[in-house]
Amino acid sequence: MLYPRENEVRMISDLSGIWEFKLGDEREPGESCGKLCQMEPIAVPASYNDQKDERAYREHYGWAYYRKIFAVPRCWQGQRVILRFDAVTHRAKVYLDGTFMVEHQGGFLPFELDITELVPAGRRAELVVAVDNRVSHSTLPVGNEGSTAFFGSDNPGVPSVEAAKAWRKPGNLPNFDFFNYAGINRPVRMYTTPKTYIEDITLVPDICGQDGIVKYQIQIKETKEEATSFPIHVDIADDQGNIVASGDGKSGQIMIPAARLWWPWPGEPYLYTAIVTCGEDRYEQPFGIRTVRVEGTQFLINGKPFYFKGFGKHEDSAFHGRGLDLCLNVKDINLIHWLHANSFRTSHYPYAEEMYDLCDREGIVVIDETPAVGIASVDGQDPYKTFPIRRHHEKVLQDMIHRDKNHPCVVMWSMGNEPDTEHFPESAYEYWHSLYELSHKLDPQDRPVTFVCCQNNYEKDLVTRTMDVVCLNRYYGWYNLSGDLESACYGLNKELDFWEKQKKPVMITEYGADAIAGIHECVAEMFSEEFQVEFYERQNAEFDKRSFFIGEHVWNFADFATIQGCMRADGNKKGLLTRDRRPKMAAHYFKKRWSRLPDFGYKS
Ligand code: E8X
Repeated sequence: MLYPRENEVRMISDLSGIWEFKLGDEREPGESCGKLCQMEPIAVPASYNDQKDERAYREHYGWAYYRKIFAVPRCWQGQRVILRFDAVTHRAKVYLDGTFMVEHQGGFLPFELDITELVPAGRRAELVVAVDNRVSHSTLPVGNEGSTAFFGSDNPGVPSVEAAKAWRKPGNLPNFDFFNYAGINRPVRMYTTPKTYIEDITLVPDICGQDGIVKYQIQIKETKEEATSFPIHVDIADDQGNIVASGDGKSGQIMIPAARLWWPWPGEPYLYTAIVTCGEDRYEQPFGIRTVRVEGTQFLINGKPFYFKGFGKHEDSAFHGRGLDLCLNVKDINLIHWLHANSFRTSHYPYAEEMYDLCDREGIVVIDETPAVGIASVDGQDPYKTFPIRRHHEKVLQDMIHRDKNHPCVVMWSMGNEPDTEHFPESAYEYWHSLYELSHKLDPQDRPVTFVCCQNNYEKDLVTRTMDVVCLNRYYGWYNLSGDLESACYGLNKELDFWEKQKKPVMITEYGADAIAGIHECVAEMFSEEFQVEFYERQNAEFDKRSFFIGEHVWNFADFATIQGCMRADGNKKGLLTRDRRPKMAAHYFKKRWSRLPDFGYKS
């Protein structure tokens, strides 16, 4: 599913803007949504939750309805016309003029509807998108279902699960620490292609001495009438638009003499463009010549040992919620440069395609993560046996890798965040190892594959040690040994001794402390900015002593919204930056640290 790119042949109509909106309930949308009345204005793309200060918007549970009247331009006659939804969170049902058309499960990857025959050129139609925000044991991210984590304590004043189910209004119980923003979070666009069109492009770059090689695979969709095989041509253009190499046919490989490689910032993230033509169709696919490999305990980009300096992030901001905000994306990329960082993880879901394009262009390295967060039972059952998520998880992996496979910035796939791998080690191994093998099979570039391990009994965990890179989330000194950084470093080193024996590259993908901006103390204590700095100073000093340790991703880039809770003072405050992107002391600390840490060869 190629990202919509306008050119001499392909046209785009972006349906972003003010749509009509109303909250529904848990009942499945009926066949006809024609009875939608008393609707209110809503901005698309954006989450709906913060667009109106009403509890019903923040705490909604079930379906919500978006409506827009649109027209297919008369001049698009004879073209194929596609309606593309970049992300609707978490589940969508699409109706045209009251008739159900398509549904999609999963809130962070695109889906499409061919409307060529459904809405002829020169005609208009009513588009209704029903959006379901519910999370459960069968969704990714996972929601608890009336769990004892919330009810059922032995305190007689707290209702049992059964009692709660009897009287409590059903609601989401996210098993994840980010606000359950929902809605049409990314753009909805119409775009055209000729009837015979380029359906997919796969590019696999390699380096051969001073030259670059790009293996390509082009998928064409031909109509019956045009079932002649149009010639396929591939031109490789440099960043000035000069054609530097070419190839013909559905697949092949192209040599790029004296190629300029894609390097992470502050190196040169050089981008070429593969210009594919077939019949009338044309598509321009940016790509970079770079290689990624794990060798021993090193993570090699273009054969050099890379050190990850960066963050776990979120797509999160005031008003937009999880909605695409191009201005914020540019701001964040500039802040990543300002911090002398070089990478981030798309915690905990695939981000908007526009962000990967920016990272390709700006040389920011990305660990691409699925929305598989919360796969841990709070009621003592084995989630791998009781949560019906495997098929959906496989589909999400397939769609994420298919969508992001050509981005040079993507260097590793994370299959998920903090699953329970301790309490049911055998079924955890069977589940994650099968997904690990699937991920390697799905990726034409065969990048390293991992998942992110939560703080656990690492000796009982049989899975994390089998990943290509061991990615640890550890909170010694925060969630355990709270405030005691001496003991925290003791515990951390004990665990690093364990990992040293595994002979795998290890990075920390989350560590951090909540710091409420403006709280300052001479003697640093938890929640102060000083403590956040000291937390990092002490633990980084331990990481620096370990040659197998290949990266530090702090949690989090910025403060972000969560569901309300006794441990969340207006959301999660572990950001180096406030939610409106103002630096805390820890940001200045890392800016200094990372300006001195080399991006390559730090541990070799
Ligand atoms: C936290 C983070 C959360 O925001 C992130 O989405 C996943 C969490 C730490 C879990 N990891 O709470 O700030 C640590 C559990 C230790 C027992």
